[in-house]
Formats: sequence, C-alpha cells, structure tokens
Amino acid sequence: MTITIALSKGRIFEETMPLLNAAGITALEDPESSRKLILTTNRADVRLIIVRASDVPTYVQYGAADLGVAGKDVLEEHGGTGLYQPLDMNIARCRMMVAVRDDFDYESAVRQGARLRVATKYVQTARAHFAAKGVHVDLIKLYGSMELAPLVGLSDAIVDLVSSGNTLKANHLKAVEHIADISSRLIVNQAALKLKHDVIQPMLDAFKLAIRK
Ligand code: PRT
Ligand code: MG
Repeated sequence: MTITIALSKGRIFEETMPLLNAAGITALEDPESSRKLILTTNRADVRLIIVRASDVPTYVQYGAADLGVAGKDVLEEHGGTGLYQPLDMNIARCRMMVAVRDDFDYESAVRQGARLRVATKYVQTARAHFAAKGVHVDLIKLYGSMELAPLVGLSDAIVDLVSSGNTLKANHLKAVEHIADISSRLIVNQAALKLKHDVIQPMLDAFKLAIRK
C-alpha cells in the first residue's frame, strides 16, 4: 500500500519537510535540483509528487494523492469538496489583503459607493469579501504579479497575499484591508483515510505533535 503526498515546490515543500521528518519521512531528492515530479523517500511505501500549489487540492480530491499540503488561500478558491482537513500545519503564513496605490483614497471610494475594479488570482475570496461589505466590484482574474495591475491602470485595487510587505512597498502600494490570516493545511482524501487508515493515522498523529503553535 503506497501513500502519495502532493506538495508544491518552494516554501510549502521547505516548510513541510521538518514535519515529514518528524513523522519519520525524509525526501531522497530535492525538487529544486531534480526535474523529477515523483520523488522517493526513505520509506518504500511513501512517495512525494510535485505539483503547482493551486493543483494540490485537485490531486487529493481525485485520490491521485492521498495527502497534500495547501494554503488556506488555495483551499478557499478550490472549495474543498471531497477533502478532509484535519490539521492546520501553521506554515507558509501570510495575510490575505486588499491593497491599492499609495495615492489612492480607498476610504472615500468605498464611502462614495464607487464601483471598484479589483484584480486578483483569488476571485472567490474577493467576491465573498466585498459582497459581505456591500461594496460593488468588477473582478479581473489574474494568474500572478497582481501588484502590477494598479500601477498600469488595470485596476483600482488588488486582493493578494502579503508576508513581509516588501513587494507592496517596492511597488508603491499600501494594504488597506485585512481579509484573512493564511497558513497551510494538511488535506486528506476521504476514501484514502478510510482505506489506508492504519498508515495515515500515525502520520497525522506525528504531524500533530510536531506542529509549532
Ligand atoms: O508561484 P506559483 O504560481 O507556482 O504558485 P503559488 O504562488 O501559488 O505558489 P507559492 O509556492 O509561491 O505559494 C504557495 C503558498 O504559500 C500560497 O498558496 C500561500 O498559502 C503561501 N504563501 C505564504 C505565500 C506567501 N506567503 C507570499 N508572500 N504565497 C505567495 N506570496 C507572494 C504574494 O503573492 C506576493 O506576491 O509573495 C509576495 C508578497 O510577499 P512579501 O514578503 O513581499 O509581502
Ligand atoms: Mg508564487
């Protein structure tokens, strides 16, 4: 019985490794230097697959991976159908924010009931946020580099993740609203949890003990 764990390269992979190590799993290859998409581990029955961050829930939902680690931002957009989310891994932390140009008077625009143009990769999150506030928005879907949109007149505002705030600062943007605190969650395929319970449950227990509060 093989356990497949879906991870994305970069911060999620790096920050998940100590937790996997605590569960007795070590990767035998590094996704940054290897071009392989299926990585072996020290355990013959555990393999890692490397997918785009936003594709992790899809692999787990369909059972192509048993487990995965995905940001709450990604899970919110995906909807989470067919996924069990037992643990907040408390890694890859950041904040979902609304940001505008330094010189844009966001408060007045909102107060006057202006129709805001908002560019984002997080369309569901943005729609829910502004609907709850009763602010009318036109959403423009982007796939990355949201910070550029207000600078070239594509939008008035963006909804994006902020961690250090350096990207906003470097592009003369300011955060004007906090939407949510984000961290990465462990996700488990519901059928796999039942069928492979004897192997998966000890992993969940080990992760739980190793998660930093
Ligand atoms: O990069 P790619 O298009 O392949 O996919 P991705 O961007 O979804 O993946 P990745 O690995 O960059 O992010 C994976 C997960 O890490 C996200 O889903 C978040 O849950 C989490 N995370 C934590 C972040 C950040 N911090 C973060 N700072 N994801 C992205 N950023 C970006 C942000 O979008 C902005 O452009 O970093 C920039 C801001 O950083 P600061 O430090 O300048 O504020
Ligand atoms: Mg990225």
